[in-house]
Amino acid sequence: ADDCANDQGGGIAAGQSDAERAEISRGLLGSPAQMPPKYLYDTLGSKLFESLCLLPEYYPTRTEAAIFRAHRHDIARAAGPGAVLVDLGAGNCAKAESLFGVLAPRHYVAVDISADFLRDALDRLQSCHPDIRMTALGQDFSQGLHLPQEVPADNRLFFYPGSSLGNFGPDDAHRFLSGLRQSGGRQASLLLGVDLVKEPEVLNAAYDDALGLTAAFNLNLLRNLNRLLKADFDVRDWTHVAFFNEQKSRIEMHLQARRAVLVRWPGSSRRFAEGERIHTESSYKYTRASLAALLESAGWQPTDFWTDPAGWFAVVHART
Ligand code: AVJ
Repeated sequence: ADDCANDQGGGIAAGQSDAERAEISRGLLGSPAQMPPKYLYDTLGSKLFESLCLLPEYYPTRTEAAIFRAHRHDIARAAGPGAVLVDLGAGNCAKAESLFGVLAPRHYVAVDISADFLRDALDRLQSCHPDIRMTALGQDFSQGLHLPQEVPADNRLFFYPGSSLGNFGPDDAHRFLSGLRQSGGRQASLLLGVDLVKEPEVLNAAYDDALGLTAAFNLNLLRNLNRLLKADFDVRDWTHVAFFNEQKSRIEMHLQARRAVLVRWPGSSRRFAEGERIHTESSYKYTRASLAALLESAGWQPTDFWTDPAGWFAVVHART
């Protein structure tokens, strides 16, 4: 099934655990079939994601970076000096590093599911910023964050950029933010980057680009499932579908069967009719009001809201 013998996977901690296989199998057998978006991020998937962030249609990454640049002094004022900066989904740590100059954090805690990638990034970063204490945590924090003793309990600033919150549905987002507030300790604050509701044409283009990078990113999930589950998906049987669901205020990504297919994996199988879909990602879009309501319901008081001139993306600061 897997046509690449050297595929290291990455992204997901080397795993292929029973629990992972059970989760994937359950997702494929569901009606409708669905898959947690974390399985999009094997090594190739992470590279495809990095690449699609450069597309003209995919505005979130560069718009957020522009907001950070334009408002860095306001952000620093809101956060206060000497924070314990906790970077959730740090990846290559570039976004946090761009704020080191103004934030002057006392301690930088980088958390990411991709532990090896993170440790390399942090080693590089530490040599450039010898005065900042740094901790790398290889952790899937989506079900709750676990910080070790060495992380001071006061003045924590949780950094959750890139619209990552958008992958949570409303209930999970509320649970996640409440959990952060509870694990925050004294004087915790939050710096959040979220994507905003806008014209469907702009949203649809961002998730169905002309070059087909987002399609490749989505379809690559099937290669990863072949690797993780030893399934026998033929990528050519499937096509990328993405659209803005206005009623649910979310982009949905699906993989749609181009013809009737039978997919097999050890212990089970599933038939898909032509046109049947696997729901692979939801990306929720907020308004200023819906975001404030979510934060407040989870025990966070929004203090600042920064956006770009077009109002496409928002960076929000909140405190407990
Ligand atoms: C990484 C979840 C923020 O929802 O925009 C990009 C992922 N999916 N293009 C997003 C994604 C398709 C991205 N997040």
